[in-house]
Amino acid sequence: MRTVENQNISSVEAIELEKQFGAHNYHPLPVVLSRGEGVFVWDVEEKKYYDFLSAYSAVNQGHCHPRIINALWEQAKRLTLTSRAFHSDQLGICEKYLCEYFGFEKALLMNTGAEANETAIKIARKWGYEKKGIPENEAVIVAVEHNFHGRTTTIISASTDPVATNNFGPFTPGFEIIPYNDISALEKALKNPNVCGFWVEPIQGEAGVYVPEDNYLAEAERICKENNVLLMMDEVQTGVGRTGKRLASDHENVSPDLLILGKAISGGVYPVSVVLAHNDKMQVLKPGEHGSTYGGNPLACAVTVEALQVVLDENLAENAERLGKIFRERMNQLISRTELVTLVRGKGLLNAIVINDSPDSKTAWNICLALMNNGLLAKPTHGNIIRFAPPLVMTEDQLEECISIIEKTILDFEA
Ligand code: IF1
Repeated sequence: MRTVENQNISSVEAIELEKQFGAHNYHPLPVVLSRGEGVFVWDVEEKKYYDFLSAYSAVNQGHCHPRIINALWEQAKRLTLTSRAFHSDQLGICEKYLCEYFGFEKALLMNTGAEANETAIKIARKWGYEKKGIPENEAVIVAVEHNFHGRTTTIISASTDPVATNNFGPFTPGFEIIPYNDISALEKALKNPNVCGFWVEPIQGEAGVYVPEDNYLAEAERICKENNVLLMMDEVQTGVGRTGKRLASDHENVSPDLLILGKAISGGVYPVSVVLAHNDKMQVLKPGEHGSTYGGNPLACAVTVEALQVVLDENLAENAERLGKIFRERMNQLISRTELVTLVRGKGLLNAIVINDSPDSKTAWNICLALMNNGLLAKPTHGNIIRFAPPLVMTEDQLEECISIIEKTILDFEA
């Protein structure tokens, strides 16, 4: 029995239903979306917006990309889920495609970015015991301050964010935290022979789009090799063209030992994540030691292959590189015209502006409300930082219009 008609629900009704029947584990902007196409989304009252968040970089190919939707539709009519108890005709094709696309020998498909990070932790530890000879249960993974790798209990065991950890203990042992973007701290930490992995984002998304100094990733790769430690690169948010290259690691020609991907590898259509590695790492996993019901299902595989092919066919990384430069240049011009914005930083189309107010002020939130009223959706991360990450299919004209909206909103807000 359907108690609530799902047609023509109003924004107010939708928000009320979520308030009454949904966990309150988010604080969304007061907008209720019902349709998406390319760089645009519409709310239930048919108001049109530019999406400047892209579901945190999962919708790089734009909303409801016809080729990806078609791949979903065609496969959904044939076979959606077999479990890994049996083979399917889609998995090997997808694994080969992923390995050739990113230059690795093996792929392990999961569903969420958190699961891919958990998978990488298990591979790194098992490799540490069986290949590096670390004593049992002594393996250490070095992570960095202000990391974000997902919400599971083991992942937050490495978090430095009290909001992510408060009252979720006890935590998984075996993580050591060092400052981000600090080579000497990394050199020191990796001297410990029990370290099996260095776990890092090439750009820290959630922390506020922190771009490390040039060569940080290349230096990290060198130090990992010198100390026989696996470089575990979390590109869930920075991968798939977002920073202007295929991967953020490509800006420094770094090839991590474990590459962790999610979000846009399936174009915002279906949850897919993957860990890529060479044989000598991935082969530590034996049958029955790891997996997931939906991991590598035929539907996920068909969607992933098409979503990644779209990135190449439409030159989305190159577009992100070009439009990102324009965006940061115009934001820097805006900074010279207002006290409200102090900094812009980012790479490709992963950018953020820093608002000139305390992190616990409502200013960034209120600016996002004003942007919403002016037809552009973005959301603050950590108080006074606003992340700007539109789909990579955006045209220069559309970007110009969005920049005008941002400029107008900021200058009116200050006035
Ligand atoms: C939320 C943040 C962004 C990620 C990196 C792993 C994951 C994420 C680098 C986990 C996920 C999402 C999660 C979503 C909001 C968003 C987010 F604010 F949470 F931190 F993007 F910055 N590695 N990030 O960014 O992937 O399990 O979610 O598929 O939790 O609110 P997931």
